[in-house]
Amino acid sequence: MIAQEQIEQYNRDGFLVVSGLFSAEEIEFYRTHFESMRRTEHPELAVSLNDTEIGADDPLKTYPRLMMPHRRDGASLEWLIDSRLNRAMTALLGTEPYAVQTMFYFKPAGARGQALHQDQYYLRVQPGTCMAAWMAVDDCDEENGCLQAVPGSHTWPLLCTVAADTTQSFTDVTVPLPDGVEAVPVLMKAGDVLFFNGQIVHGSLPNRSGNRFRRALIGHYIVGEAEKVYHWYKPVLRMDGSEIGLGESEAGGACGVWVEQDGAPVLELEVEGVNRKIFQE
Ligand SMILES: O=C(O)CCC(=O)C(=O)O
Repeated sequence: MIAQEQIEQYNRDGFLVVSGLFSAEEIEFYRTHFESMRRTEHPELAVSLNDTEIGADDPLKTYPRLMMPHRRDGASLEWLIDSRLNRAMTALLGTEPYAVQTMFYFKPAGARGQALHQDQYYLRVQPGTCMAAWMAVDDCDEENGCLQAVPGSHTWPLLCTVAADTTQSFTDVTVPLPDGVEAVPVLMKAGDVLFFNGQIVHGSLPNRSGNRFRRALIGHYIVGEAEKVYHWYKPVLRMDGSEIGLGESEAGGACGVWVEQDGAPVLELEVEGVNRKIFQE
């Protein structure tokens, strides 16, 4: 299912779109399913954007993301450990991953995006890193705030965070990029799945369309040889749904800061106030 050249692309860029992994019927199911979950879990929001005062200043108040639905919903759990996702990730990683997280983003028209970040900043997988399967539930492009990713950034360590522009992002931290390095838009059709390495710098801009959602169902995984993960992500599941006991990692630790050296950006790793150069862009 995953060709050798796709594995090479993933290893080079740190991310890969697999087209048409889920059918139009399945995508329609997820649209209806998660809208119904939103209405059940947030009855005060069970109205459309046009019908309510809630969300007048921020559409994300009417359409908050659903966090960890697989812990309470069979369809979300089935998706998280779906054999197509497992086959693709096993081909890309060389080993079967463990599953730890689901999220559903509605991102209606006018909603803010999520500032550039690295997922490993949150998951703290040790040793190794995490991986995401990001399924487009709507066609996504620059107008409705598609995902953006920095090719090759999976080779970077965790970067130190700075304050994000919260007029553009619903999260308040981001990671800076050196001059000349940019995130590229990842254009996708509903049913496509983007797989990306947990060190990849990625995020999204606001949904500037007048009337289009940019929904996504997102799974986070950790590499199969991991021994620890941040406690929020437990229980850790094997891809057959059974639980595996892993240790708990701590937040914090070393992070990289961009500095200039001989006119080129270099990452300095900050370890308890001592800087040592480890990376050259
Ligand atoms: O969908 C988005 O806009 C951001 C999602 C994301 O950053 C993630 O899944 O880690």
